[in-house]
Amino acid sequence: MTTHDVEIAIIGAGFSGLGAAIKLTQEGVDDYVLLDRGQDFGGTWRDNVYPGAACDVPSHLYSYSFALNPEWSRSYSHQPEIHRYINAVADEHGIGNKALFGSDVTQAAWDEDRGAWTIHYDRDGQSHTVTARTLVGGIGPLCEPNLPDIEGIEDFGGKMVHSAQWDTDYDFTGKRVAVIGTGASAIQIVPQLGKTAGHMDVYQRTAPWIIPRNERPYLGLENWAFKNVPGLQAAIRGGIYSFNEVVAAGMTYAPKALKPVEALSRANIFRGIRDPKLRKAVTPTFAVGCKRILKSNEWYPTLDQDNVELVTDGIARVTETGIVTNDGTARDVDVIVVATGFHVTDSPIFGAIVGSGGKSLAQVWEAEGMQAYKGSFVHGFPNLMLLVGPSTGLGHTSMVYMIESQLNYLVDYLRKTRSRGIVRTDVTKTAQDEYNRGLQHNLRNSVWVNGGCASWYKDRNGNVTALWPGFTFNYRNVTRSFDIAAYDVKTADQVGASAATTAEPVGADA
Ligand code: N01
Repeated sequence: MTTHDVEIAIIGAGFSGLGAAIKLTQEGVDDYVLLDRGQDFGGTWRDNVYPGAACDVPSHLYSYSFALNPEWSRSYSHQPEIHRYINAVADEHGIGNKALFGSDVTQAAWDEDRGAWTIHYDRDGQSHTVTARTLVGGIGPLCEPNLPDIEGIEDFGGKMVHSAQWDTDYDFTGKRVAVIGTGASAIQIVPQLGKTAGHMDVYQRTAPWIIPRNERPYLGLENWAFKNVPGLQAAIRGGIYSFNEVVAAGMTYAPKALKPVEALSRANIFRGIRDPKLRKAVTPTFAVGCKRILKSNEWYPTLDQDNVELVTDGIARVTETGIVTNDGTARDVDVIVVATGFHVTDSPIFGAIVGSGGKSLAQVWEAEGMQAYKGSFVHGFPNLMLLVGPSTGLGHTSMVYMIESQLNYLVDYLRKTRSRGIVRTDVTKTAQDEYNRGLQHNLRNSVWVNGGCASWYKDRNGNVTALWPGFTFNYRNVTRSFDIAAYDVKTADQVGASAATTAEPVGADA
């Protein structure tokens, strides 16, 4: 067992954790460590290597504002390019030597006596511990694959692969394939597999709304202009951002205003599918926007292919050889692709983060609903800042924008606590409750509440806890400065000497 003491520990080296590391470095804070169970930067963009994996937010918006990339090769980026981009940004900012890759965090518990978080992680087959005054959770909502609870699924004798744990060595050519799920991942995988599969059954529980994807490669001249024409890339980025915010207004305040999106999606079905029965089967029955609006030109034509069958009967069970639906039909397959999403509101890591009352985040959220203050701090979890925490998700634009808003909050939290000698910061229950009442109030007319769908945006109590309601520039405003009045704070003198001497003050060497 080895022990280190650092001022800050960051869990996760995806967009949010890396962003936090860069901001700390820019602030002159060097006393931090970055833990990630993977082998390089990228988080979800490192792990999701299924065929067709790509972003559905345009490239110019889906990047850090401080690291615009004039070299994007396409209007929408694919996974390998985003993964390369994230690693290039990490290199540029010299973050590589701060990251402890291959570190799987098993528990993080607040130690009141020490005034710090004790973080246990496994690395190279050994258990390690690091203590840190502040813990930053850059865990991301899309990191724990969700296997569906279907009878017999563990008895399947063929190959089974989750979209987020792809087996790149497996050859699907000529195989009988079943795909479970029709979400953002499935609609990218299915068209790719459909090109070579012998036969493919696509199991649809709920038909999604899918609009065309206006993706194209950039011409060399365009890349030249992005690089050399001052302000061009920022202007394009601003244009995409503003357009998306109009969609946010519709989703949050006036779902009926999204009718043009529905019309676009219906036209996409009409263009992609010839068979009227199939058209009907893929037409959603809930309001557009209630679930993520997907983008694809290939999904509907693929379902219309001769080697593809859309199965809309519910799955009764999985057998050793295939899948049986509720109507009793058995379809044997060689491989089952599970594209059923992630543990967003019930991620196992929530059970591993234990606060000052001895309860885990999972236990607290189970009892009280999934809540945080400004998506960042949770009452009873001192000095823990969650990135992409509750009520910060988006259905319409780039998460990187939200992450950067939170990074402003993180930096200001560090500046203010450091300048005042504060070593313990816990958001008050009153501030947290009031904030969340406000969020739920803002959600009351939204499509996520009233759109007639089940989605991972909701927690087990049916409350929309994953999404930020409204314009993202409002979130930028609420996270602009660390509002210390909403927190119970203690200086080193107030908590006693042991906590005060655990680590040097943040940025003491800077
Ligand atoms: O997962 P999902 P995903 N039996 O939860 C179905 C991001 N992302 O991996 O709708 C049968 O969206 C489920 O059916 P239903 C993005 O934020 C982004 O596709 O619940 N079916 C649904 O069809 C996205 O939102 C990009 O009725 C079952 C599917 O599985 C998030 O990742 C690309 C089932 C799950 O869809 C997750 O997307 C890819 C069961 N027991 C992903 N259980 C970008 O482009 C579940 N389903 C940025």
